[in-house]
Amino acid sequence: MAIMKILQYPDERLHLVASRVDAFDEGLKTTVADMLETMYAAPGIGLAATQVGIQKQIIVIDISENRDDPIVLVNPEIVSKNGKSTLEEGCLSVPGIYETVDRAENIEVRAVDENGRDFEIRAHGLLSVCIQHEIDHLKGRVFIEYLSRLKQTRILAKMKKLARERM
Ligand code: GNR
Ligand code: NI
Repeated sequence: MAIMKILQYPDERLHLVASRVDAFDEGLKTTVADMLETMYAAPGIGLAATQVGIQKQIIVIDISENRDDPIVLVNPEIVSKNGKSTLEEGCLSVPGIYETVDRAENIEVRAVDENGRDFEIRAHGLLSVCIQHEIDHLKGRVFIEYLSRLKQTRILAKMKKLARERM
């Protein structure tokens, strides 16, 4: 297992679109294990492969209190959604920024697990928002892109300053 480096906005790789996973092999299992370790260490409640520089449709999530209930979503698709939810979101790729985003309240998601087995989940509340946030990452979208131009400009300036300080 290994902790991977999480890309930080405005890294342009955060805008790449992930392709579907077609090989359910040991390589995929290793990637999933490493992503889970990276998410738990961060710590975060979700992580998309895009955030660790892998352009594959792989998501790991754990919203449980005890951090012992991982969900792995490969090739996820939202098959239905309804209602409205506004929740304050954060992102490991945009540290220190917390903003409210409009999302669907209820979603039904079809996906496969790391063994290639199909499943469907219905989600609401935090899990629903988290899944939508992660699927956005796979499409190259970061949550701050839903905010006003002004807020995005301010966040960009802050992130560039942080990046300079890291050097
Ligand atoms: O750790 C995370 N917390 C979070 C809180 C509210 C809505 C979404 C999230 S996901 C985030 C981890 C992350 O950046 N995943 O892409
Ligand atoms: Ni994120």
